[in-house]
Parts: sequence; structure tokens; C-alpha cells
Amino acid sequence: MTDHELAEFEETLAARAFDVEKLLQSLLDERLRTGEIARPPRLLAAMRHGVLNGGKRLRPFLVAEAAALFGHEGHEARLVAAALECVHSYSLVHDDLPAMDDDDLRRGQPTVHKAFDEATAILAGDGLLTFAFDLIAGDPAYESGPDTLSPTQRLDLIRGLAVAAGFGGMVGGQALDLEAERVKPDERGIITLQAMKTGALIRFACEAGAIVAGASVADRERLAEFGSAIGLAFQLADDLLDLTADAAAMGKATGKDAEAGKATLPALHGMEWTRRQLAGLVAQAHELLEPYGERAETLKRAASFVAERRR
Ligand code: GRG
Repeated sequence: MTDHELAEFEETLAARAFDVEKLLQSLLDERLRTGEIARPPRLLAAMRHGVLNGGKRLRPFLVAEAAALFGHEGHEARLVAAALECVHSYSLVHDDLPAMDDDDLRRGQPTVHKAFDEATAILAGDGLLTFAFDLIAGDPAYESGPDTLSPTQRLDLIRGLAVAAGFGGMVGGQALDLEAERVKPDERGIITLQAMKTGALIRFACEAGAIVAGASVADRERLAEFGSAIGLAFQLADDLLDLTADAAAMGKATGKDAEAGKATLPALHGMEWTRRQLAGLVAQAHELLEPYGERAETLKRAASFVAERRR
């Protein structure tokens, strides 16, 4: 990707992030959804701080683009995309806690436990995680048009998200990551950890778009494989950025992995090897999209961006 292409893609991503932000703003205002008793103001403010703070919104972008690949550009994809961002943001809020990574800065702002307090940050994360499932299950009072998702599609989305975010996915990956501070994993162990911690949600973002659009099982699987390839690329790029980028560009502390002596693939094999691996993963991701021709151009660019991003 040339610098110009990278900047162009970042602009597209930013424009789309603006839409996601607007939707999340309205979903997380004072209005109650069906069945809610009250939204405690301080908790709501902490949840908003955790999610409405200028992330790249990559996972929502992947949901929407995967859905568009199969001809769906409706509101359902936007709600599923917002749900995935809630889960992602919850994971960051909890990851930043003193008991985990103990970070003061996230997305260029004080972390939720710094801006509020630790107990509120834990609850804000819990609130965001569970809200995601409310969004995916669908509140008829809030749907703007006819509900085009079948009960089977909704169940596939709910289970898919639970598995991707759960103990066999992201939460399990975080547990392995904490264990890795005591016993260093080997190469296979690092890949498993990363496929779970960051890969599972990115993989599911791509599959979710295909589910929303009613794509065939084979297409769903292909998009999930694409998601796995870019999920691993995303983590490798993150490891490289931790070594090379500055904290201002990233909006969070950098150099933490090396400082902690953390087992990462760049630490094991060096930066050149990692860059070659990244190029291979992008090529694999592009190849998986070959059957879709021109229509997959934006998703292909997303794969390149993930590997070459600077923040
Ligand atoms: C605490 C259950 C639990 C899980 C935490 C994802 C995760 C698991 C921790 C995040 C730690 C971390 C910095 C991982 C590196 C990759 C990553 C997920 C980076 C942040 O994602 P971006 O770059 O962030 O998409 P933005 O802010 O743009 O949304």
C-alpha cells in the first residue's frame, strides 16, 4: 500500500467510524430500551467514556463490508457492528484495569478506571458486554424498518459472538496472556493465544457480516477464514507498533511488551521475519476474496491496512 492509499483508506475508515459513533451515541443515551428499569447516570457515563472515545472502529467496518459483499446494506448490519464495538470496548476497559494491564491511557484519554473508579470500570465493561447481546437479539421497539433477520440468523449471531468473546475465544486468550507472564509460551502457544485474544473477535466480525447478509455456509466460512488471517496480521502489526511507534501516535503506552520481556513473534524471530509473515498473511487474505472479484476491493484494502497501519 502506498502512503497515499493508506491515507485514503484511513479517511474512509474515519468517515465510517463517525457513523458508528453516532449510532452508539444514540443507543447509549438516557432512553430506556424495552425491559430496562433505569440507566444509572454514572454507570452510563462510564460506559460512554469506554466506547465513545475515538477508536478506529475496525470491527464495525469489517461487519458492514462483509455484509455489503453479499448485498446487505441495511440497519441490521449497523446494529451488529455496534454490538461488536461494545464487546471490543469492554475488553479494553477491563484490560486496562490495575489487575490486568494497569494502563492510564487509552485512545489518547484517561482509562475508565482513572476517569471514574475501578468498581465503576468493571461494571461499565459488564454493561457494555451484556448490552451487545441485547443489540443482537433485537428490540422491536427500536428497529427502524422491517426485521429482515430470521430467528436462526439472530441465534447464529448470538452464539457466534458468545463463542468469539468467551472463554474459548477472547477471554480465554486474555487468561493465556496473563499466564504467559509466568511461563513463556512457544511459537505455537503464542499463535493460539493471539488467535483467541485478538483474532477471535476480528474473525467473527467478518463472519457476522456474512450471517447478517444471509450468505451461504461456504461463504460464511470463507469470510471467517479471511477474518482469521487479518486477525493474526492485526496482532503482528500491533506487536511491531509496540516496538516502533510512539505513545502519542498510538494513544496508549508503547514498548510495554519488550519491557515486560513478553513472548511475541517479533521477539522470537525479529522484525524482518515478522514483516515477511505479515506480507504472507495479507496475500492469503486477498486470495480468499478472489471469488468475489471487484466487489471485494474494500475488504482487500482493509487487509492491507491492518498489516501496514501506523496506529
Ligand atoms: C479483558 C476480557 C478481556 C480481554 C482483553 C483485546 C484484549 C483482550 C486486550 C487488548 C490488549 C491489547 C492492546 C491487544 C492488542 C491488540 C488490540 C486489541 C489492540 C486494540 O485494538 P484497536 O487497535 O483499538 O482496534 P481501537 O482503539 O482502534 O479500537
